[in-house]
Amino acid sequence: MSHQENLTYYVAQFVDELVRSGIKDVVISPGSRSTPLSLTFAEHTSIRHWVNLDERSAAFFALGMAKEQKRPVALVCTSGTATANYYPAIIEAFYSRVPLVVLTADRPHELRDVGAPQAIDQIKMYGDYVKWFHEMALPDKSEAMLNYARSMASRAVSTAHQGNPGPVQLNFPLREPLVPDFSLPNIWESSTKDVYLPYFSGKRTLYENKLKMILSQLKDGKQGLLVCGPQTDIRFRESIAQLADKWNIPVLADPLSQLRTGRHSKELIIEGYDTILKSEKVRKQLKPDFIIRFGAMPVSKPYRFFIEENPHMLHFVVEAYEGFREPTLKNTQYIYSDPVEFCTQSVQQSSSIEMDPDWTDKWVKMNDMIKHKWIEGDELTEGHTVSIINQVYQDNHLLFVGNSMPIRDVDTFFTTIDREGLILGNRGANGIDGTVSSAVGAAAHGKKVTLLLGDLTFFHDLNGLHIAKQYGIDLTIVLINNNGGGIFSFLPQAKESSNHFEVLFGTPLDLEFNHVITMYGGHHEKVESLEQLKESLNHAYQDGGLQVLEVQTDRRENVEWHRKQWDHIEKHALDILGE
Ligand code: TPP
Repeated sequence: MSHQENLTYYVAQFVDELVRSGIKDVVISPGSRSTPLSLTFAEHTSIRHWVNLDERSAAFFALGMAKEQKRPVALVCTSGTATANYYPAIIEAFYSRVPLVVLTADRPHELRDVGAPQAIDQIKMYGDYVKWFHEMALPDKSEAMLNYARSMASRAVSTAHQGNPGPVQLNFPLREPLVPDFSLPNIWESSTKDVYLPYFSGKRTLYENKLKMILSQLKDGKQGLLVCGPQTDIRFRESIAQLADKWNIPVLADPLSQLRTGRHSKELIIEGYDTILKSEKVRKQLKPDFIIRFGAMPVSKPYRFFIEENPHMLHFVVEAYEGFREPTLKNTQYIYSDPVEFCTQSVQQSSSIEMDPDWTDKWVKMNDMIKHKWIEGDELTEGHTVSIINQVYQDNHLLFVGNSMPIRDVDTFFTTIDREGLILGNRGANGIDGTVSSAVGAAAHGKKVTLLLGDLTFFHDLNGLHIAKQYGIDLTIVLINNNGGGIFSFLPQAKESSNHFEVLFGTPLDLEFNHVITMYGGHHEKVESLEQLKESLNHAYQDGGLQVLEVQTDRRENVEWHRKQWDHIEKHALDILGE
């Protein structure tokens, strides 16, 4: 059997099985060693291939796409440091539970560790950040090996999205010559009709007696809270709204909980909780008996203080499959159940649970007060910018939020709306890297995406703009340019009188971004008023393409403005609490 036949059939069977198992998109970065994979993906008629030169950007692009599409996306790169450039996105995918199938081409074994070019140690190179690593065998066309290729492909996809989703890596040793022969007969033909390794699974639910054990602990708790951190399951909206209604219990909703958008009832959704809990005096007045949290740990830092300051309350964390995401280290009861099932079961089984109406009323009143008292005046602040994005948010939009102050400002100023849509961000590892690429990935299938981010985050991933240009992907970016890292001005070191702060933390870039935006074929506009921002956003959504609206702010003024708002809210909140 010729080398080329072995290569062609083996890789074709592998690629075809990925497609059968549910992979619809592959992001390919160019290189020689990966030739068999790249050409075979391009040749397959049922998979869409995207080409992104920069592997770091490619992996974040795939991550954003997998997040929005809610299915695994494949990645292909050549051997050597190309593979290492995937690392930040793989870490983010692992922590934020996003399925990726990472295919790294490698030198065959005789060219490893002997000084061959572009050969690095790729075995288990992503450590525990992948759910599964497998070193593939060399291409071979025997029946057993074609079954092997199919079974590894099938297993890769199911492992990536079963249980807590996450990345997997398959490393491919490939010998030269590397070009397959697509004129060979029946290269895609499979011995099975269905996926090679079909699997059947179910949602986790609690045994009835375990649910009773949990609910019986809540009977005396008249001051309870449901909390929802970052998660992407929109089925959860209705089920938590029903549980909240049944127990008359407030629901503290993180901006990435998907509870701030959608058509579900919002009566008990408290989106202003970060602001409420910012005040130590207010926190002292609010002593919960229990908290049941869904999703990851919320963005809000005051929420963390709130948990730490209430060591005696009962604390439950619901996880769909497994995990221990509780950074305060408070003693916690873990509920391993599908969150939707848990809410539904609890609605059915908890006839005697109801909160103290006064407790719930206070939360709702404080939240309403915040919605009305925030954002007075017509200055173009960082907070006002979020508020305008909130106002113009249309049905089925997706807001992608950068880390640092943007996610915190969205937490504070993005109030609940009845329009459908998602709010996503990279909160697995909270990096400021790869944000542009992730947002372009989320927009790649035609979703209207607005990306809100700071200037340093933008700068970090300017390469990410290229794939938007290459594929004509529409993306509206609201760039908050405070010429540096605005978040650091909230830290104690900002008070230092030495000039270390500006050099080490402020890090102004002093860049005119319009040049780079036009280089990538985008439209750039500096926005100077709230009215202009609103109008330009609406135009940007109509016009499509790459649109960057730049809002210039001042880091020092931004801190003062935020503090003024918080003081103002604290007074009103204490009034409501009767202090
Ligand atoms: N490097 C990475 C990859 N991720 C990080 N989170 C950091 C460094 C630390 N960091 C957190 S926020 C921040 C930095 C450097 C500044 C971000 O500035 P910008 O994007 O302009 O947002 P702003 O703080 O002004 O809101």
